[in-house]
Amino acid sequence: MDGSDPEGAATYRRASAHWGDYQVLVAGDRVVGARPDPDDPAPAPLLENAPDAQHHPTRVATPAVRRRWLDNGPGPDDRRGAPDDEYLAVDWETALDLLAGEFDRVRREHGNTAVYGGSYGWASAGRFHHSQSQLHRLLNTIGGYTASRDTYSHAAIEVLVPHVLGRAGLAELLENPPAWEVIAEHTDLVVSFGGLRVSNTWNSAGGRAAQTAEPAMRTAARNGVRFVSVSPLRDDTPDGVDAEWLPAAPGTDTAIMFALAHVLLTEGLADTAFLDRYTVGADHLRRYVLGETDGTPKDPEWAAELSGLPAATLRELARRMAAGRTLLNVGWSVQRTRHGEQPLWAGIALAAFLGQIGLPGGGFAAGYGSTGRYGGGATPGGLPRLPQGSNPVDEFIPVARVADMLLHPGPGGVYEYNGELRRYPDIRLVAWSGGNPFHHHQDLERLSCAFARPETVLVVETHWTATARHADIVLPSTTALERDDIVASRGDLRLRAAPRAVSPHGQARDEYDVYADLARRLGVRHAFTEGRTSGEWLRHMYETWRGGQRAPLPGFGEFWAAGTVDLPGRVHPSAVLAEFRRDPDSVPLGTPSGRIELYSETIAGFGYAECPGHPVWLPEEGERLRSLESGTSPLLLIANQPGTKLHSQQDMGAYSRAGKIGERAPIRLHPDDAAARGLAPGDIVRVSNARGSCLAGAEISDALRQGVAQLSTGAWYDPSAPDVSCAHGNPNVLTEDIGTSRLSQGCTGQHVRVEVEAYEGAPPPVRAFEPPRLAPGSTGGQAPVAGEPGGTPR
Ligand SMILES: Nc1nc2c(c(=O)[nH]1)N[C@H]1C(S)=C(S)[C@@H](COP(=O)(O)OP(=O)(O)OC[C@H]3O[C@@H](n4cnc5c(=O)[nH]c(N)nc54)[C@H](O)[C@@H]3O)O[C@H]1N2
Ligand SMILES: Nc1nc2c(c(=O)[nH]1)N[C@H]1C(S)=C(S)[C@@H](COP(=O)(O)OP(=O)(O)OC[C@H]3O[C@@H](n4cnc5c(=O)[nH]c(N)nc54)[C@H](O)[C@@H]3O)O[C@H]1N2
Ligand SMILES: [Mo]
Repeated sequence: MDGSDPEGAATYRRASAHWGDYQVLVAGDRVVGARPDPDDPAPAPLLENAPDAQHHPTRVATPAVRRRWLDNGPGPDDRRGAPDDEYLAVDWETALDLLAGEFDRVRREHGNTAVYGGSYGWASAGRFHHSQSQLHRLLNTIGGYTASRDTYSHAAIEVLVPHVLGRAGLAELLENPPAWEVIAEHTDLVVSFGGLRVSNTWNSAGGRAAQTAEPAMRTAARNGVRFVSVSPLRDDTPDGVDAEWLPAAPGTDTAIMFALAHVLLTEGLADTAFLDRYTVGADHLRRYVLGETDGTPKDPEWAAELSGLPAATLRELARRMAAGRTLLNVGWSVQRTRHGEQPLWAGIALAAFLGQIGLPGGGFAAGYGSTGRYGGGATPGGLPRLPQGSNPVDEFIPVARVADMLLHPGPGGVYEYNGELRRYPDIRLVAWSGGNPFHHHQDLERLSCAFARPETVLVVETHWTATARHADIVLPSTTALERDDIVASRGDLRLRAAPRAVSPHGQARDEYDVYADLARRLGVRHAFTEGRTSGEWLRHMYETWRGGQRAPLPGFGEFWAAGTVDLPGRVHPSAVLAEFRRDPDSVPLGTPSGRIELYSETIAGFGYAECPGHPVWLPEEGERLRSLESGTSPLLLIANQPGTKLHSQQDMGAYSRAGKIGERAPIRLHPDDAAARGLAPGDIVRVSNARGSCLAGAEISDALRQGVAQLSTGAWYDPSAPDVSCAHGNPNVLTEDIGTSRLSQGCTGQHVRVEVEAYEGAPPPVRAFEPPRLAPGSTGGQAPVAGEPGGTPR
């Protein structure tokens, strides 16, 4: 598959990333170009970021230790993350001796619970060199760690859906939604809350052999499937599907869904036979929607007021949904907001009122337009994996509560989660690899305060991200282009061999080898490695997986030489809960009633006003009300996923840079909102609220609903300017660090209220991509001791 370029000096080599398979042009052991895989029907342009990112000055080239940590010893330090902080380059022996000493000290003095190893983040594609799996295996081998639960992506789905559809129902919802082929054949109407953003489908966790989602949507449209996109952005759907755009006010999906249900109920269109046979609690909800319980009928006129969509449009949409085969999709963005459980549960309820759950190409789904693999088929046989062992520590936090945990350890840190009253553990050592919380978490200045609290922060990174710059010990990891691996995501088409394309940058090493050396220092090398090299692990993982398949598959050597093997047993699921629909008595759901719970006694029993026993419309308290009180009329900022990269990865790459304005992240504004603020395209603007401020470059577009601004995530956090929290445009200096509700405690980063104004004067330079000050360090230094004179022990 490798081929030479016309000059003959350079060679194209295969590469695999979360954004798909592609090829890098390698000359003299350097990546000098990239091009799509010729077999990919719709390659992601994100691949153009790879050459710049691979050899960028922000690559971590040597192990490094913060000077203040080395001088003062482990301890809280509010200068962690200071832009002018200095690091010392040290050799691997020194770095690993220091780290082993610190793991031992913390374990001995505070127990393994004091180690936070949640380490959330996407890292790179690859079944073996997967950062989190490697780190978790190491931490499990040395006695365990405080873990994190659920995801930033869809915590509300993960916590709510087991109550409503059961655990197996959750797995079906995430893994077996109707395949695009089934939709093209059976579905009349796809109604998607949260759009169907093509740039999001470019990424699938673990990569994907080919980009199939956009072509599949176009095929479905050609087959007569109609698409309706409820979203504040018009361009959240692919060009080729001719979607109808319903520009609803953000955060009003629940109201819209109730209005649609109101029409079904009042016009005799609700499927009462379905509700009787397959659900519990429909009557509770019916009375609520009709206004019998609270005096407010949730009719289209009521929802029109809230959402800005005409009542007639809603009425007509409800009738159309009932008239044919309808698939209702709730995109993940819609639940990544305060009260994100409600539109999800209301969506399931609306699909239940329609009575099409379990029918081919109909019913409920959550994830089209959020990830490339959704609708791309399922492969029940699993994938090769690195066993992570088991964690002897049972302490955990809901993942997005990390700053709260660090800020409120011990007795003061009480919180609620999914019916439990819990306390935050007292963390002394944070170990992070393959994630960038200073991109992904909300309220970054608060997170910076939180990162001042632990005694030691370890970050393993390929690049000097803002997170690496909050670490005391930074270890350089190889990138996916620098190591051999096996690649595939769940539901993928093929398993691929991904051989190394170039040598490691500087002193970067594979995390596996680093952890093996660390494990040796901690006396558990064999338990960690089981005596295998990384090459032997690849073979072992493949052969173990192959042994569990019914179909005959080639041995590892043959697979590696061929470069690919089709994943066996691919299926094209027809609907979520198809089995349940066929026979609810012998295949009951794993809920207390065995039915779809439109009312949940369990959740009602938790007593959460913001997530009661059935879905409810909750006026957006907090942000909106606070801003009304303060007399300002801020814009609602959509902080969605960036179309030019995956999160913060390769933000210095050519494709990402080309999308910037004056080197800053672009913020899109509606022409009326821009005019009201005297803004022109290309202006550098200050985006601010009570929590913080960032600079961004103005883009003006009528593809947004008026009153809404869009600033995607992903610009590297740059706290170097004195007068703004981030000079580069990371929206997470603005977002509020608050959970979806006490039920799921999920990320709410999608929405925040902001004001936008022209930036007066010369804007400060963007310094996000300048690596930190790095001095040549001592080698063979003594491990510092906590509490020694000069230290800052707590
Ligand atoms: N405001 C707002 N915030 C959000 C969201 C939102 O909608 N709005 N969405 C949230 C969501 S859904 C998510 S999933 C998160 C994503 O947040 P993250 O997953 O944390 O973001 P990434 O930028 O992908 O971080 C991965 C890091 O791993 C590093 N890396 C890559 N390969 C390797 C490797 O081999 N080894 C090591 N050690 N490191 C490696 C990269 O350099 C990068 O810094 O963001 C969340 N944040
Ligand atoms: N290119 C690229 N692709 C990615 C990622 C990336 O960083 N870059 N990240 C990946 C990850 S980790 C995840 S979790 C998924 C996330 O997938 P999603 O959560 O689906 O993605 P977002 O882009 O955050 O949001 C999609 C759209 O929802 C709309 N929206 C926002 N708020 C509302 C609302 O209140 N109501 C309605 N009806 N619509 C609303 C916005 O217009 C937005 O463009 O994407 C994945 N794909
Ligand atoms: Mo995500």
